Amino acid sequence: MSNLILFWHRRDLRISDNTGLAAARQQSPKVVGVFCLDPNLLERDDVAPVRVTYMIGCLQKLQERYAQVGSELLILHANPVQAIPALAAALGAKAVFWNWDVEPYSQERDRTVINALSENGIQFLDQNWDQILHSPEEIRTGSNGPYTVYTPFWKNWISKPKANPVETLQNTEGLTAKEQEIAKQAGAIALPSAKDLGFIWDGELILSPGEAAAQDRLEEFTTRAITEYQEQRNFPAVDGTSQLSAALKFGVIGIRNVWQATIEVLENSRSDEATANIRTWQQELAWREFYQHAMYNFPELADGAYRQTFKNFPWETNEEHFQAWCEGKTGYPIVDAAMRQMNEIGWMHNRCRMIVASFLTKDLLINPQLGEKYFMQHLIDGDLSANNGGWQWSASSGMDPKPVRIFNPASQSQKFDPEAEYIRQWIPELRSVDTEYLVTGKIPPLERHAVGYPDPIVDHKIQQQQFKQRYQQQKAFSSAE
Ligand code: FAD
Ligand code: FO1
Repeated sequence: MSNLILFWHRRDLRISDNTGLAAARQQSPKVVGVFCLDPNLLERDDVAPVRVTYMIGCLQKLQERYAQVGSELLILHANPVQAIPALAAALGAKAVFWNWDVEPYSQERDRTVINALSENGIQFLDQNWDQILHSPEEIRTGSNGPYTVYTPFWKNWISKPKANPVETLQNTEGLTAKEQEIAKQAGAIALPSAKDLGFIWDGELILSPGEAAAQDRLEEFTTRAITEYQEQRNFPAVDGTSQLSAALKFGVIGIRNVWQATIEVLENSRSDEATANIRTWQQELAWREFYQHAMYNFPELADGAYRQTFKNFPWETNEEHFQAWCEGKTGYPIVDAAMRQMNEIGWMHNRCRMIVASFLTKDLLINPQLGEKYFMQHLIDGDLSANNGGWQWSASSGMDPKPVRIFNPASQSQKFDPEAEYIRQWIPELRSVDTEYLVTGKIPPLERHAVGYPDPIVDHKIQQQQFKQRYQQQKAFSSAE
C-alpha cells in the first residue's frame, strides 16, 4: 500500500483553511484531491444552472491551485459510493479523507462509502467538521439537547472559543504517470463544462469562482460595508451585504478565515456603533450554523413543516398564481422586482427573500415547499439548510416561536426601498412611474395598463384575513388531536 491519501472534496472547494485537507497533509507527503460529479445530486429537479456554473468554475480554479502545490484534483462522474472506494482501491491509497456535512443525503452517502472503504482496509477520517465553526455536538442546551430557538443558540455559540484558520496546503506530491493511467482506468476524466452537463447559464456570476475571488470579496466587504451593515443590509438597492453566500455554500472560503477577518475588524473598530455592526454580521454567520445544526438534528425539516399546525395546512392549488409569483408578475412591485432579480442574476437580497416568501405563503396561500424548490432551482447560493430555514421561518411553519409573521409588501417597500430604486432597477416598464405609486403598489389602472404591468393578482388585506382564519382553524384541529 502506498502513502497516498485521497482528499474527497464536496462543499469545500479550496485548499486554504481546509481542516480535512490539512489533516491529510499532516499524515502524508502525498495528497491528491478528488471531486465526484454525482448524478444523484446533478439529476435532481431543483438544481440551478447558475449554481452548477459557479461550482464548475470553482473546480477549475481548484485544479489550478492543486497544480501550484505540486499535485492534482481528479474528477469522477459516477455514483460516489462506488466510484470513490473503487478509485482508492485501484490506486492502493492508504486513506480517503473528507469533511463532514449536515445534509441527510450526505450522511447516508458517507456512511456507505465508509463501509466500502473499511471492507477494503482503507482508512478514513471520520466526523471532521470544516464548514462550521462549531459542530452540532458542541452547541447543546443545558439538558444536552439541540437548540430549537436562535437567541439562546447564539448566546452559547458566541461564548465558545473559535478555532484559528488551519494551515493551507503548501506542497504535496502528485500521482506518478503510471498512477495517472490507473486513475483514468478507474474513471478519472477531464473536467466537463456546466454546459456539457446540461446546465446553461449565460449571465454573469455575482461572485467570480475560486478562492482568490472569495478572499478578495471578504477583504473588500470587511474594509468597507461591514461597519455599516446593521442599517445598510436592509436596503435592497444598496450594496450593503457581502454576497459571499455562494462561496460559503460551496466552501470556497474557509469559515475560520472569515471569522478571523471579523475579529480583526472588531479589534480595529473605533466606535461602539461600528462594533455593533460587525457583531450583527457575525450573527448572520451564526444563523447559518443554527440552520445547519437544525438540519443535522432534525433531518425531517427537509421534508416539510416542523410545526404540527402546518403539517396538513389547506394550501391553495393555484397554478396561475404560482406562475405569476415565479415570473415576477403578481402586480406587487416589490415582490416582482425581487423575483426578477433572482431570475436574472441567480441571487436575491435577504430582505426580499423574506418579502416574497411571506407573499407566496400568506398572500397566495401557496405551500412554502413550492417556493423553497423554486429558490433552489434559481439561486447561486441555494443551500438546503439555509433555504429550508428561511422558508420555514417565513411560513411560520418552523421552529421559530413567533407563530404568524405577515409582511405587508407596501410597508416593506416604503421602509426599505423608499425611492423605489430597487423596483425600477428590476422592473424596467415601471421606470417612469411615480415613486409614491411604486412603493405603495397603488399604480392607477390606466397607467398600469399603458406600461403593460399586471393588476395585483390578489388583495393583500383580504388574503391575510384568509390566512389567519385558516391558521386559527388548523391550530384548533392540531391542539384537539
Ligand atoms: P450577508 O448579509 O453578507 O451574510 C453573510 C453570510 O451569512 C451569508 O453569505 C450567509 O452564508 C449567512 N447568512 C446570512 N443570513 C442568513 C440567514 N438568514 N440564514 C442562513 N444564513 C445566513 N442563504 C443561503 O446561503 N442559501 C439559501 O438557499 C438561502 N435561502 C433563503 C431563503 C429564504 C426564504 C430566506 C428568507 C433566506 C435565505 N437565505 C439563504 C439567507 C440569506 O438570505 C442569504 O444568506 C443572504 O441573502 C446572502 O447574501 P450575502 O452573502 O450578501 O449575506
Ligand atoms: N457535491 C458533490 O460531491 N458532487 C456533485 O456533483 C455536487 C453537485 C452539486 C450541485 C448543486 C449543489 O447545490 C451542490 C452540489 N454538490 C455536489 C455539493 C453538495 O452540497 C454536497 O455534496 C453535500 O454533501 C450533499 O449532501
